[in-house]
This record gives sequence, C-alpha cells and structure tokens, in this order.
Amino acid sequence: MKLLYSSASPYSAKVRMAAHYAGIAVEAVPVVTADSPAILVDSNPLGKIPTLIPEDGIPVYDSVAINRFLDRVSGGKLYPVEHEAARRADVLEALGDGLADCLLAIQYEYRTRPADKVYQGWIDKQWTKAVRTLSMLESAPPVLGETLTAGDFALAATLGYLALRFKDQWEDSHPNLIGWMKAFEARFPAYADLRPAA
Ligand SMILES: N[C@@H](CCC(=O)N[C@@H](CS)C(=O)NCC(=O)O)C(=O)O
Repeated sequence: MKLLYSSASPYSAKVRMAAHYAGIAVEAVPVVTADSPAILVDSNPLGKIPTLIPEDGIPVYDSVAINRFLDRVSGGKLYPVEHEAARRADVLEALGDGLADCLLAIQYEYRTRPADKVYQGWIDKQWTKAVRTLSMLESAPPVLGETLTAGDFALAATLGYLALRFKDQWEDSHPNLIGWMKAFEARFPAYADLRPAA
C-alpha cells in the first residue's frame, strides 16, 4: 500500500512509525500539499497528509483512522485492549496530535499570510495551549509500557516536530520530555529515520 506523506509532517511521521512497528510494509510517497497533486486530492478531497491508499484502492485518512486501520490489519499491535491502557493510549494520541495542531497553526500563520497580516494574538493563543500541554506532560511523562502504542508514536512524532521547527524554545524547560524521547528512541531505533525531518 501507498502512504502519501511529507517528511516534516508530524501526523505522517506518527503513522509511518506505527506501520513500521506493526510490521506493515508501506510505500512512502512524498507529496507537496500546497500543489494539491492529483494523487492526493483524488484520494482525499481535504488535500491533507497522511493519506493511505491500501491495495483495494479505498483511501484512509486522517492519521487516527490510518492508525486504527493499521491496528486492525496487524491484529492489534497499536492499541491496547484493556480499558485503562486503551484510554491512556487514546488520550495520549489526542494530546500528541492536538499539540501538533497548535504548532501547525502557528507555522501556517507565518507561512500562509503576508507579513503584515500575521496575527500575533492567534500565535500566542496556540503557543499558550502548546506550553500548557508540554507542562502537563513534563510533570508526568507517559510511561513506556511493554509494547508501544499509537499514543507513544503520536507524542514522539510531535516532539520530533518541535525539535525540528521550534528548536531552542522548549528543550531546556522540559528535561523529562527530552529524557522520554531518548527512552523512546532506545525502544524504537527507527525513530532516527522516521521522525519529522526537513
Ligand atoms: N487531523 C489530521 C491533520 C492532517 C494535517 O493537517 N496534515 C497537514 C500536514 S502536517 C496537511 O496536510 N496540511 C495541508 C493542508 O491542510 O492543506 C490528521 O491527523 O491526519
């Protein structure tokens, strides 16, 4: 199956890591969303990545739906079944993705508007949400269990995106999350290749 992605996209990194962990081969096809290429918009009218095109040709998006699809195909390698563990994984995935939403909103504000139309109030609001989320995670970093979950991949992907696009703005104040990233990479060495990159 094909996965339409871009190297910097945190949601793409999340599902690429999840597929690798679940042992599912995907052909990663880079796309530039700004160009709205036919391969993307014909599969996903929203023109967003990641978009998965399985062998049956029926596209799957967004990243949570892709992870759920990969989970079913792999016989449950990405989401725990036990109630409390499943709840933790789901909420951690929501936090990782939601943090990425805030960071992307900031990036798009700078990138898509003329300089004199950039609204600092919106950027500050999104950064406040991001800092609040990071503080919560810093005070109680998630525990890596015996098996990794979609939640772990979401957090790892978004911390990788922070490292890429918000360098020197969060690392010193979040030593526990830096430690979490290191522990995650020790458990999942493919992180070095699959995390968000320029
Ligand atoms: N909720 C979606 C978010 C996907 C998303 O916003 N992806 C960005 C790239 S990181 C994108 O496709 N942006 C292009 C656009 O919105 O036109 C998911 O989890 O997959």
